[in-house]
Amino acid sequence: MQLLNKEQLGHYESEGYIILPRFFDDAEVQELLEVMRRILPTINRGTLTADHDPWTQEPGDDLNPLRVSYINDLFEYDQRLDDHMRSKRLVGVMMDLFGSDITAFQSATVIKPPQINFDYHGWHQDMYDYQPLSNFKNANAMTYLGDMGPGTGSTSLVPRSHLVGILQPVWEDVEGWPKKQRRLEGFEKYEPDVITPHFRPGDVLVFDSRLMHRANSNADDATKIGLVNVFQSADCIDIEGKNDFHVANLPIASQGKVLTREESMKMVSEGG
Ligand SMILES: O=C(O)CCC(=O)C(=O)O
Repeated sequence: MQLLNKEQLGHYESEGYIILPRFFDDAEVQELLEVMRRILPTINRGTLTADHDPWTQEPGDDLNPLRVSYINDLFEYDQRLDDHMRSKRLVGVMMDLFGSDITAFQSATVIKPPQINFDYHGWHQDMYDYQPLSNFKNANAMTYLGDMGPGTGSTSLVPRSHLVGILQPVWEDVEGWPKKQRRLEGFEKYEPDVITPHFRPGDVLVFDSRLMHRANSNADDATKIGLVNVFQSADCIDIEGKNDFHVANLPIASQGKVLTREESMKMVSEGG
């Protein structure tokens, strides 16, 4: 089933991203939120594969009382999250972009607790950490579970920045901040082109892993959650085997068919 039309495919090529409004319905969003509501209170500070709000130890909201800001290897926490990673719609988009054989690269969540200053997160290109890959058929599909605008947890990005190369990231101390701020050397040149879309629950943002982007602060009193699923074409090889996310190289679609968890595991055990 073709999910992206010619215009959307062209937009991804030239701009480096596509926004798919209301790609998942309310029932799906509510189900995913319920799963997150169950998981978040169990992620204590100090969990190696997670981060928390570095500014305060005060409680967050009902959804996220411990003010979790990041969880890696999310697909392992609940079957429903694994199912979302393999949803025919999400993987269908990846197949439209990259062809009939898709592997997973990362499964995570970036969470903006109530009233967090997320400026430390900073501008970056995910490809800096992923490289060297044998090609650029690698993209992040973010599913938004909340209403997220500029200043309320949205994602900012620089259209077309996937085509300008990889800038040097820098982490700098900022007086009074609990964490270094990340930024990109020479980013000023791209500042005028920044856009910050408003995302609604169920929207999906798909972006090339070379695209410059950043997560925004959240002035709201409610936690904002984005599910991060990074996929790649099966012929996109992690040349130095750097990817140690648990989902790395897991086959997700083969010959145009989205695989069940069992089928993925079988392919892995057969060395496929
Ligand atoms: O949460 C966001 O708004 C951006 C996420 C992000 O920066 C990433 O997944 O690399």
